[in-house]
Amino acid sequence: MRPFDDTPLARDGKVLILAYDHGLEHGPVDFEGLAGSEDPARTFEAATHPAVTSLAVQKGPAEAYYPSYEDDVDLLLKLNGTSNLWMGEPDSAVNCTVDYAHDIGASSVGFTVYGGSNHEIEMVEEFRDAQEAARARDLPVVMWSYPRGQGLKNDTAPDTIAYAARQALELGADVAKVKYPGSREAMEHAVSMAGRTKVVMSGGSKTTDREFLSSVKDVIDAGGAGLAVGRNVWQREDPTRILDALEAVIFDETTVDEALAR
Ligand code: FBP
Repeated sequence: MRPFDDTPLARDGKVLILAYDHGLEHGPVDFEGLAGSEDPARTFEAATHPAVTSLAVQKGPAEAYYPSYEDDVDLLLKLNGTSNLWMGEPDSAVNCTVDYAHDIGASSVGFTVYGGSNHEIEMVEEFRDAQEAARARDLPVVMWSYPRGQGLKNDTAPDTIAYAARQALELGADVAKVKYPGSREAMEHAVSMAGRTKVVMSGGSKTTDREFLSSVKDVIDAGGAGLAVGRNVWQREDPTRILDALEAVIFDETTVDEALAR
């Protein structure tokens, strides 16, 4: 296994994944506020920003668009996903194999596990197959570690996020992508539970520049590796401006004010 810093996922030990799998996970509703945001080429273009360490997409957009961007974009292939049309207990269909992801150019893979769901057992078994196949290919694995389902009342409670981070360590993920637990202290706890597994924050729904950057700053101050973000970048009119600010906070470790002033 390569040291994390030597993998394409990281730059100077930090991570900024741009996520664009929402067309599957949420559907067209996520594109309604901004004409053109439904075009994958726009987000592939945004992912050429030097701050972006990888672009996470599903198999279809990877096959169709990645060949035009392979020199400028690092591909993280999401191996499973579910549409919002699914009304059952949280689950995620595996729609791509590690070998296929590798063949179309991915340098890392992503996998959702819904801890606490009635389908957790099957999802973890599927994760095992993906994780072991990824190790055989030397591809780092990012776990979208999202406890939800059944009786889980608050999927961003500090204890829940700490458990999500720990579950990623226990199951062999290189990176745990978790929701923001609400404070720097709570994130620190999650980071310590994750051990050598890196923790990145999931961006969440679009908010103001200051509120968003403040949560990112909390993650960096808590020892987190960075961010995996979708809507807070590509739902903005100008993705470059927020990516410049994210570069400042994540890689240059500036304050939020300094980042906003750039
Ligand atoms: P955002 O930054 O837009 O929240 O994207 C991160 C992400 O994990 C996406 O990869 C995924 O499509 C979405 O959030 C799923 O969010 P949820 O299941 O919480 O609706």
